[in-house]
Amino acid sequence: MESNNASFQQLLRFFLSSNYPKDPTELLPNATNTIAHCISFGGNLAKVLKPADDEFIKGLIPAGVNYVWVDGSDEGKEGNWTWNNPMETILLDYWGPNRPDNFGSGQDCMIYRYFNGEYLWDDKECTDNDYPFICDI
Ligand SMILES: [Ca+2]
Ligand SMILES: [Ca+2]
Repeated sequence: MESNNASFQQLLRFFLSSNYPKDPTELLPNATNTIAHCISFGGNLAKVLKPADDEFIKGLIPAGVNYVWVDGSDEGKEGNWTWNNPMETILLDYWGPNRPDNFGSGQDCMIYRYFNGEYLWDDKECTDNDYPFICDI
């Protein structure tokens, strides 16, 4: 058996607009849909359970991509951030400056965002479309 980390690193897949969806006129999915897409691929939207996961995910993101969905949300209870499917407490903290901010009418889904030279977490509207996402398969 491989360690969880090796399995994660070998099998995690990154979907970009260049290769997903196949129809380039189709928008990339919103955060809710990404979960269903990852399940259909036999995995889950990627979680960040240890520092190596954060490093690995950041290493996958090509220059010029400013947002990438990952799994966390506070949809169940505002301010209570958990991983989904299975629901687990988020133990690490890679939030960007003054994030999460639940901006505007509310933001409940986690996304890696490029802040001043590094990728950190932001909360984003779960219904926002057209961002790539990372599945852990
Ligand atoms: Ca929120
Ligand atoms: Ca935000």
